[in-house]
Amino acid sequence: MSTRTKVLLGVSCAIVLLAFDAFAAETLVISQKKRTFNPSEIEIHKGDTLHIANDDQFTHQVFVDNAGFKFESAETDPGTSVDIRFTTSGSFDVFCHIHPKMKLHVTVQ
Ligand SMILES: [Cu+2]
Repeated sequence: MSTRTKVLLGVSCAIVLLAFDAFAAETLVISQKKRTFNPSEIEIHKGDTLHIANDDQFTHQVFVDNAGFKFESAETDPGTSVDIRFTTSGSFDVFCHIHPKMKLHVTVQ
């Protein structure tokens, strides 16, 4: 293999890795504490997952009721968590059936 070929191969690999990294889905952590989502607003990318951890002393639940996306979890005890993957762009509100004032606003780009 010539030096030029090796260099080209190296550059190609770097570009592929960069491209992969740009589209890699992320998992972002949201905490439920004192009957609130923290943070209460978040911007994510299509394909990302929200890991919603119940760090509270109360049982919670999470649901999304949007025309383009619906999600409904079971009740989550303190110390447990729920993962929601957003595969559609748009604006979504995540609520808790048990505590109607709890609201997390999610913008998916
Ligand atoms: Cu709750």
